[in-house]
Amino acid sequence: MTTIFDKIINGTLPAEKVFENERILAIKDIHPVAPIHFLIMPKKSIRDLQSVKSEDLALIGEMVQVAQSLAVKYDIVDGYRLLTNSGPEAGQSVFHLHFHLIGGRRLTHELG
Ligand code: DGP
Repeated sequence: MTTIFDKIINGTLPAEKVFENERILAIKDIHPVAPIHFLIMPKKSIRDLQSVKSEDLALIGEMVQVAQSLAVKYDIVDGYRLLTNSGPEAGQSVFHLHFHLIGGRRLTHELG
């Protein structure tokens, strides 16, 4: 299935990019919930966290490293949240794996 994020990755839809290499893209979320709200995604089509296979684990690790370096670059190392919604019951709305990197304000404990 082609998602909005596939179109952003292949350049047919615009997005504000904050990081890109051959494997990973990070963009600003269109509906930010905090001053910093980025979406870090693999360019490979993976539906959700539940679909990650063992051969994808290096990619997942690299996505975490991208989150760490963006946290440094955007000065949020004192506190940020890195999360993914896996599946519709968790609120996933775009079915291309992505991590939300959220910070830049004091975050409450409400996750649900
Ligand atoms: P989730 O609900 O976890 O699947 O998160 C999807 C996020 O994607 C949501 O926070 C809004 C964001 N989003 C949806 N469409 C677009 C878009 O076209 N551009 C950008 N930058 N973000 C989008």
